[in-house]
Formats: sequence, C-alpha cells, structure tokens
Amino acid sequence: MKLRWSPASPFVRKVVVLMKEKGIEDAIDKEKSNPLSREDRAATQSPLGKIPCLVTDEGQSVFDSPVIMEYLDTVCDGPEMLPKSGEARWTVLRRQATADGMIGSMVTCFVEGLKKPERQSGGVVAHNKAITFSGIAAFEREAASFGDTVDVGIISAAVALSFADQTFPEDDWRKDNPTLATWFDVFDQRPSMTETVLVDARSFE
Ligand SMILES: N[C@@H](CCC(=O)N[C@@H](CS)C(=O)NCC(=O)O)C(=O)O
Repeated sequence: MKLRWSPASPFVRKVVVLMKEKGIEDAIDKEKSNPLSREDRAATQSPLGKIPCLVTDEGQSVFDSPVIMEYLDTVCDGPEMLPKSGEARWTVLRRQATADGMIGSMVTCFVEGLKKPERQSGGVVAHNKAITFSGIAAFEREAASFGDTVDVGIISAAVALSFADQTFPEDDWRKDNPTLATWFDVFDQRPSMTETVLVDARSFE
C-alpha cells in the first residue's frame, strides 16, 4: 500500500497516528505530495487531488482520512480503532466529525493567511476561529471520559488540538478547557504524536 502524504497536513497526520498506534506503519509506503502544488495534486490518485490518499496493492484509491482510517482498521492487524457497530461507534464518529470540522476551519484560516494582507478577510478568520473554539468547548465537556482510550475519535481530537496550538498560538485554549488540557498534554506525549509533529506548510518543499 502507498499513502500520498505530507508532513504538513493535519488530515494526513490523523492517518499516520493511527498507523503508528496499530503498529502497521512499515506496511505502508509514504509518497510525498505538496497540496499547494498543482502538479502534485494532479498526480494524486483521487478525483479531488487532495491528501491523504491511500492506494492499495490492487491499485484501488481510498480517501478521505475517515475512510482511510476505517479501511486500515478493517484490513490490517492491531488494536481496533473504530467499533464496528453500536453506541460506541457513533461516539467515535461524532468526535471525528467534530475534529475534522475544526481542522477544516483552521485550514481555511491558514489559506486566508497566505493571501496578501489587503485581500485577507478578518471576518472569515473570526468565523472559522469561532467554529474551532466551539469544537474545543464540546471536547472539554466530554474530556473526563477520554481516559486512556485510543481510537479514531480520540486521535482526531488530539490532532485537531495540536493544530489549534499551531494555528492560534496567541490564544491559549487550555485556559478555559482545563480537563481537556490535562488529557491532551498526556496524550500528546505518545510516540505516535511526538513523531508526527506537523511542519509549517509554508516551509514545505
Ligand atoms: N476531508 C478530507 C480533507 C483533505 C484535505 O483537505 N487535504 C488538504 C491538505 S491538509 C489538501 O489536500 N488540500 C489540497 C487542495 O485543497 O487542493 C480528509 O479528511 O482527508
């Protein structure tokens, strides 16, 4: 299997953290792709040109990050990361949806920041920042139940919070979300997290 990958993409990071937690990283080759490059997007075997995109040994494309994570959890060995059915499955998927919405909003803020100052919209940034912090507040309300669980929802939440540190360094989300902060600062020390710290997409080649 081959993963179209970038060390700057939070959506890719979700997949790589899951690969490390399942102990399957060596089974998947990584192929670098810069999502800001037109050529790289065209070479990605997804109709959207976005990463992450997994290509199976049979040449089948699997995307996007939620689908890749479920696919790897289904076809690979290792601890289960997404319950197959029941209430637990919906909890995990809801947490992933919250985190993905936050990440999408932060990517929008990042893209806004790439524009010339006179073309940037403070309104767009404020709106997407509010969405991100609303997601953080939702995670704070259930963080007491996170414990030492590792699953698709928890991985997604951790990646989103780490990206919030990078996207809004001047806004300390930990101040108003102490339970979440305590949980995250422990989870963030796992090798799957310390080995996948995002590089700034602006310095990506
Ligand atoms: N919903 C997708 C989002 C993927 C996504 O937006 N990836 C970004 C990189 S972080 C990308 O490839 N952007 C390229 C583009 O928008 O052209 C997922 O969860 O994988």
